[in-house]
Amino acid sequence: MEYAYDDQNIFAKILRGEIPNKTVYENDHALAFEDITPQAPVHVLVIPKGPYMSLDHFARDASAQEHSGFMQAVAEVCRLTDVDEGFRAIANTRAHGVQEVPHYHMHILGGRPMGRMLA
Ligand code: D5M
Repeated sequence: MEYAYDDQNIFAKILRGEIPNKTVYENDHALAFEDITPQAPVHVLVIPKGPYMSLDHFARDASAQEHSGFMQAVAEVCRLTDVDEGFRAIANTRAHGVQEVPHYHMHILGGRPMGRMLA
């Protein structure tokens, strides 16, 4: 990998158990936990356990097992939370995407209408 992963980022610390989280679901390859500043009644972050900074790095470099585990976590979050009416999945990516934490995460937002938003 030609990008430098910062293992001191806050989600790396969560994965190492150094700071607590409110876990919604976990498997061998992914962790889903509640966002600390929820923007909607349901606001869960799904992260891979591997050292991927962003969606494109994960898409390019993760194994089939990691991809499968990540999507299994997304499916479980949708099953375990109240998003039957729909939800929004967002992956803010690097500077233009206004990504704050440099460990790939997918926001799952639901429990209310989201409103129109493309940028
Ligand atoms: O969003 C990063 C998200 O991470 C933002 O919604 C807050 C959330 N966050 C930050 N620290 C924590 C901890 N400790 N627990 C849970 N959630 C956290 P971004 O897409 O990078 O802008």
